[in-house]
Amino acid sequence: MSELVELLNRYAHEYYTADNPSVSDSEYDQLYRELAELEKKYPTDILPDSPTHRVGGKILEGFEKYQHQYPLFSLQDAFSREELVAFDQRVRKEFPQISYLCELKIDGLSISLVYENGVLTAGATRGDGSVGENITENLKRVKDIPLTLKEPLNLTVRGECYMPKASFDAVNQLRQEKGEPEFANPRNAAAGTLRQLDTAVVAKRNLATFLYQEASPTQESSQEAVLQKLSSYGFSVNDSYVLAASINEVWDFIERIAQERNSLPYEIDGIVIKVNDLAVQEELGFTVKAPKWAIAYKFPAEEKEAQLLSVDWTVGRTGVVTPTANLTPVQLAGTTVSRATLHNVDYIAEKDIRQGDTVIVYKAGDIIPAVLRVVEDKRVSEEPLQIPTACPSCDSPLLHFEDEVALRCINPLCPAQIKEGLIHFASRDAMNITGLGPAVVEKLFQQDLVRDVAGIYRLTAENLLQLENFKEKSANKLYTAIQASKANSAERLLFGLGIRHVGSKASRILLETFHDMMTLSQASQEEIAAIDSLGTVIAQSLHTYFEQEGSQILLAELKEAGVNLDYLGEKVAADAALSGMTVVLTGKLQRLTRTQAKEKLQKLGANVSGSVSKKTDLVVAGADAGSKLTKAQELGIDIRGEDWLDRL
Ligand code: 0OW
Repeated sequence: MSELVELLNRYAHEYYTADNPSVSDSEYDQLYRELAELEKKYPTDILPDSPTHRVGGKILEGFEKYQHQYPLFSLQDAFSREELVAFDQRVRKEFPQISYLCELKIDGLSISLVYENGVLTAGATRGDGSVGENITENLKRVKDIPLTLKEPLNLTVRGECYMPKASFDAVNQLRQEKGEPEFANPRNAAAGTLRQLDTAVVAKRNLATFLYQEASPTQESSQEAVLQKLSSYGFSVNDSYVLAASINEVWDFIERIAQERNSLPYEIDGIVIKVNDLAVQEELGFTVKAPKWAIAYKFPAEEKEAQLLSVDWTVGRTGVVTPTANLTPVQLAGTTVSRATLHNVDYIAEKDIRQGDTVIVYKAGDIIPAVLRVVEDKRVSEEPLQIPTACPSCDSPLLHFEDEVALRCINPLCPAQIKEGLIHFASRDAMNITGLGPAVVEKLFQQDLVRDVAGIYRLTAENLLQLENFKEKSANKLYTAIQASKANSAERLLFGLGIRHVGSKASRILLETFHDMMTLSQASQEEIAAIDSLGTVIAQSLHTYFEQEGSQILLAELKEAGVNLDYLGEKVAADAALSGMTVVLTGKLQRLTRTQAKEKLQKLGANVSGSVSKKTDLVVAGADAGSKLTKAQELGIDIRGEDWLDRL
């Protein structure tokens, strides 16, 4: 086992860190399978740095707080050359002979790794610099983070965890197919991934790191030497750093990278400039939050000129009508941009945007580019933009309320709003009806099969078969998903109704308090406003919604269709079959997702835990169950299958 682990870790380092594999993937896989077989046979001999720790899926309960032994700092920012010159003068006043070590500023999230006797014992987020979140299990699944070092060192290192652009595109492609909201940028994607409670997701998302600091005391005398040492320890270190003797040399580096950055396989948002001499760093010290010996030059958001061709007006779920500009295509931050948001009618007026204008477009890090301003001297027409007076979807008059910047359609039967409302109702954080995405909603609406959310539950499998290129399998899958959603705890339904100002968190609090939708719909505005953390805005919006007759009818229809209107969260009948038992789920279930199985177990009174221990009362094992099943067998814990769970 130790021979295989040593070999596999060496090959993995070559592949993920040195980007220079010496064996083929199939050879690696064959050795990996051999190791996995041995570990199955001798589970108590699994080594701490075995690569099998990197792929297994654990469902974590949440993240514990982590107290950093050495605080993490942020950086002062500079947005111009003048600011860099000022920084340099401050430093040179005390230390005239220093050089700067310039590093790419990786656009990810800061992490801290702690090694004890050469073994990774903790990985944490930066948090507020002194307390972060313990995400060790997730960071073990970032392939270029060493699980053990070659020497038994005690070390705390810092770096950036990021998602390469290629992985970002792949992840968003997948989310789009599953009807899930896309990540706005790689940084959000990395942060969202490391916040995952299902560690198997992290293993699939291909995150990576660049380490740049030894936080524990170091023998090195310069930042350059620290980077070289981190690399020799087996960490991924970004090798695009340069030593600069003056701010002019720093600026040359900045200008060179500004040209090259779009072709880098990861996103950077600037350059970090550090005094190279560690003794001088020590002397210069820190302000409250940031070192005085470093500064981050931030690249300006890239801007480009484009011609305004036309404006599309789209109606959202709440009736807000949003303007989007169609532009002559331009290259912006590595992508071709031909649409940009104009935000709202007030913005158009404020910027005085007219037909055919040449405009400046910029992409401030997020997915949707925006129109920044007009290039006055290129104006071709004085014609103002046509602001619609009627809803593009239902033709009813649009209103522009005094206290709002938005143009709004207030027709509750507006097709665009109903469609957007159905999409929201089925979305993951609401009723979570897999397969009921925008395209299917459009078809159902076109064929007049669904007019409101209650209509979803009147659909038969035959109705679904009517939809074009909807085969038997996908029709049944969607039908099953719709039926399964009836069992949701009612806070999902409340959030799914899309009542203004009532988000998923407020929905849970409301149902925890009122226990079911009927009681909530009868509650007075005062009763609702009395719940702390809610407020009069939510109370008013809810009350207005429920006093409409249509809402009462809708609730009755949903109840009639068998949709659960009760809160099924923590509150569980004391005599529930599994009340008070600690249950662990492992392996792949055929008929339920992990989340559905977990909710069912919780409804049965179980406390679903992420790992097997002596405290575990029961393990529910699906197919290909891993080390948790083996451990349960050893500990003589009761083990049941998916059929048993279905029956229960
Ligand atoms: N994002 C980076 C980066 C870097 C630290 C050392 C002490 C204070 C800043 O690539 N290459 N080097 C440092 O040096 N920090 C970086 O990122 C920081 C972490 C927190 C805020 C910035 O993102």
